[in-house]
Amino acid sequence: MNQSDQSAAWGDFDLDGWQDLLVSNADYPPETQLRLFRQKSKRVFEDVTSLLDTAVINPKGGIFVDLDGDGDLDVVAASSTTRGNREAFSRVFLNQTIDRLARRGGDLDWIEVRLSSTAPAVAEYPVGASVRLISGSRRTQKELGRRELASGYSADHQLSEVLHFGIPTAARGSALSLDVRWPNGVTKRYPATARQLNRIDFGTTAGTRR
Ligand SMILES: [Ca+2]
Ligand SMILES: [Ca+2]
Ligand SMILES: [Ca+2]
Repeated sequence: MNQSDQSAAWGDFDLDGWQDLLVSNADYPPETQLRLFRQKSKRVFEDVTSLLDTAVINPKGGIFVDLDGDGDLDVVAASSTTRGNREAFSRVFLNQTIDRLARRGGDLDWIEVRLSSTAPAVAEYPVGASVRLISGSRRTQKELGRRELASGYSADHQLSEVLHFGIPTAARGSALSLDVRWPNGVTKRYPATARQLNRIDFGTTAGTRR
């Protein structure tokens, strides 16, 4: 990496519960390219860029997004023509994690969340809301991860409206809930279901105030 790391995105592309990192390293082609780092254990990363089967030279605004809705995060990135780069394209990489493990009989859990509001107290698209994924019952509960709903950040970056979590092996099969802190400061807990998109509306979804 160098001083031209223009943007970065977090996402758990391999569904192990650890957030992985996508870095748009641009501006000095052909050395600068989209880089993917897998978090092996807490704050320990390995470069797995080779999993992207085509190099994206001079990337701008690479993001994780579950484009096909199968539960794993795909990658979308565009590249720029800065400093004479002639290979400027938009690229889509479909993640094969779920497909590959399903073939091997593997067991993967994930959960997706879409927040909205039909109540006047909170904006219809509630940017700034944060979500904590909780496993277990009240006595044994454990936080598995946090996400925040943002519209975008960094250079040339538009984020998905769907929040995504991979679920670590130890928590698979546990009861799940989502603690949502809405932009007006109200926090509520909602029951949640793995392996599907959970739609939570501030106005209409029943939750327990925290
Ligand atoms: Ca991961
Ligand atoms: Ca996908
Ligand atoms: Ca997939």
